[in-house]
Amino acid sequence: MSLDPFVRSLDAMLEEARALLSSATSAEDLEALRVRFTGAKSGALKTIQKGLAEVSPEDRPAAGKRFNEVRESLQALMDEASQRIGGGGRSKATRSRIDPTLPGQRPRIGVVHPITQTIEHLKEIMGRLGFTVAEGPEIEDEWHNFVALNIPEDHPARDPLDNFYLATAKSASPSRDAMETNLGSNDGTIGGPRLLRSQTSTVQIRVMENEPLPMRIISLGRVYRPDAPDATHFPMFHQMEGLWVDEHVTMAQLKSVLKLFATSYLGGDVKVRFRPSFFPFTEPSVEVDYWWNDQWIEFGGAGMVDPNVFRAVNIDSERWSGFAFGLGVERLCMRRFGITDIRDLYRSDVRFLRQFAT
Ligand code: FA5
Repeated sequence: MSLDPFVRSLDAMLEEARALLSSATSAEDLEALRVRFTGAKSGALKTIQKGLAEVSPEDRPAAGKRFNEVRESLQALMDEASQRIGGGGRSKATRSRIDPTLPGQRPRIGVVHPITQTIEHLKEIMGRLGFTVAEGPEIEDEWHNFVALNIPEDHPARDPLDNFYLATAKSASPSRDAMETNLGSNDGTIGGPRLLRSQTSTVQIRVMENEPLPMRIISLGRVYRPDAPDATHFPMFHQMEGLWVDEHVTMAQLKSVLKLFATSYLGGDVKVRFRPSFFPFTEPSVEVDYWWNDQWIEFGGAGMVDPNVFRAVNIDSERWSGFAFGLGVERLCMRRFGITDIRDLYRSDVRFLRQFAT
C-alpha cells in the first residue's frame, strides 16, 4: 500500500472522532467513543495501525509519523470532551451520573429501642405513684445477690450452673457471719465471689443498706441467667424492682399498687391475677400474671419483705414493714407492643425495630 490511502484513513477517522466527540454529552457517550476509537482490541486506531505493515517500506517512516500525530490529536480531542462533560474517563463517570435536580435521599434516623421506651414509660408511671429511681451494679457479690436476700447456700438458685459467675470467682464463699461482720468496710472483697446479677432484688439490699427510711424506690436494669432462649426467655433480660418500706405497709397496698400499675401500663381491660408462690426474700409471696392470647403469662413476683432480709440490713422488722416486687420488662414490653417472641427484641434487625418509631 502507498502512503496516501493510509493517511486518508487516518484523517477520515480523526474527522469522524472530532464530530462525534463534539456532540458527546455524557460520560457514557465518552466511554463508548473511547472504546470505538482507541479500544485496545478492536478500536479504529488499532485497526488502522495493523495496515501500517502493508505500507511500502520507503513510505513507512512517514506513515508512522502521521499515525503518531493522529493518535495524539485523538487523545487531545478526548481530553477536551472529557473536560467539557465534567468527567475524566472512567473514574469520573459516576460523578456525572449525579443529577442535582433530583430530590435527595432522606437519611435513615434510628428509633429508640422498644425496651428503652418501655423503661422510660415504667419510670414515668411509677414516678406518679411516688417511686424514685435507684441504681445498682450489674456485677454483684454473693452477699447482695443471695445471702442478704435470705437465699441459703444450698438453694438451687445459687447453683453455679444457673448463674454467670465471673472467672475471678474461684474462691469459696466466705461464711455468712464473715460477710456480715465485714460488710461495713465495703472494700469490694468481702461480699463473696462475683457474678452477673441474676435479679434486680440486689438493689433492694443496696438501698436498704444505705438510704434512710421510709423509702419507696424502683430500679430498672439488666439481669443475667443461663436460660435457653425461647419465645418468652432470654439469657439477658431486664427487670423492674420495686420496694416500699414504711410503718404499716400491707399486702393490700402491694396488690393495689401492682393492679394500678398494670392498668396504667397495659390498659384498663387487662386481666391480672395473683398466685400464691414462694421467694426466700418475701413472706407471703405471690406471682403476678396477665392474660394474653388465651393464656396466663407470668410477668413478675412480689411479696412482703421477709424479716430475715430486714435483719441482714439492720432494719427493725418490729417497727418497719415493706413490700417488694420484681417484674420482667421484656414481658411487659411484648404485651404492650404485641411482640410474640422475645428474641425479636435482640436480633438487632432494623426492619423489625423501625416499627416502633415514636
Ligand atoms: C425474681 O427474679 C424475683 N427477684 C422477683 C421478686 C422481687 C419477687 C421482689 C419478690 C419480691 P423470677 O425469677 O420469677 O423472680 O423473675 C421475675 C420475672 O422476670 C418473671 O416473672 C419474668 O417476667 C421475668 N423473667 C424471668 N426469667 C426470664 C428470662 N429468662 N427471660 C425473660 N424474662 C424473664
